[in-house]
Formats: sequence, C-alpha cells, structure tokens
Amino acid sequence: MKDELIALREKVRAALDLSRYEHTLGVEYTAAALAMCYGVDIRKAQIAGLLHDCAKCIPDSEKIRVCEKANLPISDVERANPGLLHAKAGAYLAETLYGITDDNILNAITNHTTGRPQMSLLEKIVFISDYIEPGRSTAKHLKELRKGAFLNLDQTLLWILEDTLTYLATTGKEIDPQTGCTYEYYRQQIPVDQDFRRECTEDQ
Ligand code: DGI
Ligand code: FE
Ligand code: FE
Repeated sequence: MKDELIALREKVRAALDLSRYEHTLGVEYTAAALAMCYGVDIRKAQIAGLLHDCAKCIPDSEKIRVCEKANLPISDVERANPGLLHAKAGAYLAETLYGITDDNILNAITNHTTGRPQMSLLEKIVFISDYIEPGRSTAKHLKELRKGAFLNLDQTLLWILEDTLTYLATTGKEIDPQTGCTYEYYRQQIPVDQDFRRECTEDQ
C-alpha cells in the first residue's frame, strides 16, 4: 500500500515539470491533513492530490485529443481555454495510465478546477488543497483560507469560489459556466458566516 504511493509519485514526477511536481506534493499532503481533520480516507486524498494535475504539462492539443479519445464532451469555453481540460483529461489518465478505479478520486480530479454542485467531502478537500497548499503564494486571503480550511470546509469553499470569480473578472478570462454554477449553488446553500471570516483574520 505504501509502495503504491511511492510508485505513483515516481510516475507522476516524470510526467510533470519540477515546479508542478512540487505543487502536486503540496496538494497531496495538504489533502491528507484535511482528510485527517474531516474523517475522510487519507490514502484516497493522497492519491487524488498526487494525480489532480497529472495532465497539466501535456500540450493543449494533446489535452483535447485525450478528451476526444475518452468521449468527453468539450464545451466552447473549454475549446477556447484548453487549459481547463487538464482536469477532465487528468481523470481519464488517472484511470487509464495510473490504474485508479475509485469514482470519488476520479471525480475529485475531474472537478478540481471548476468545482461542481454537490461535491463530496473528498472533492471539496482536493479543490481547497489546490488553492491553499504551501507552495501557493499569489492568491488572495491565503493566510485566512489556510486557517479556515481546518475550521469550516464549506465556508472556506465558498470564500475560494468567490475569490476565484473575482480574480477571473479582473483578468477578463472567460468564466466556465461550471465555475459560475458551482458558486451559485454554494452561495445559496451556505450563507456567508462573517464571524468565521473574522476568526480567520484574527492574529494574522
Ligand atoms: O492547475 P492549477 O494551476 O494547480 O489550478 P487549477 O486547476 O484550479 O487551475 C487554475 C487555473 O484555472 C487558473 O489560471 C484559473 C483557471 N480557471 C478556473 N476557473 C476558470 C478558469 N479559467 C477560465 N478561463 N474560466 C474559469 O471558469
Ligand atoms: Fe489543476
Ligand atoms: Fe493544482
């Protein structure tokens, strides 16, 4: 079991550049820590973290080819922003190249960039870990979100979705309908807890 993780790490390391591999390790152990905190299968969190960006470093044309091969529909937004496809393509490679069969892990990889309504705990953990792992340095509210993730997963998820949409608006990048849909869903599900946000900001 332990060897399987080591073998996966070696394989994924060969598929990524060094900085993406470092990020991947950061997501792996952040996901493991959050899994401990919220009673999720730690190994599944590690595997999902390790593989979430496994398709990140292949050329865009190859990302499109992988999705076509997997019979995964490609939306107009994805065709115009093929970088988005690394999530879907990554789940396909995780299954076919890395031998992962667990649907929860595969969904966590598929949905790690845009999220989706009704994410499982594991999906939320991978989505959040991707944003807060120690190697990240440019995102807004990083300190607060790193603290908050261990206090309230849903409030943290909502805050990240909010910040992501704000960020995308400032860059003028096209918003994937799935990103918008995820935000709308959780905005209605979870009222913003200002006490939580204050608590995250304390002693910073
Ligand atoms: O792969 P990572 O860099 O670790 O992180 P990620 O999978 O969350 O991808 C981040 C990139 O995805 C970032 O540049 C913003 C972009 N992104 C997320 N949602 C959308 C999006 N880009 C567009 N165009 N539209 C979106 O809705
Ligand atoms: Fe990614
Ligand atoms: Fe990532």
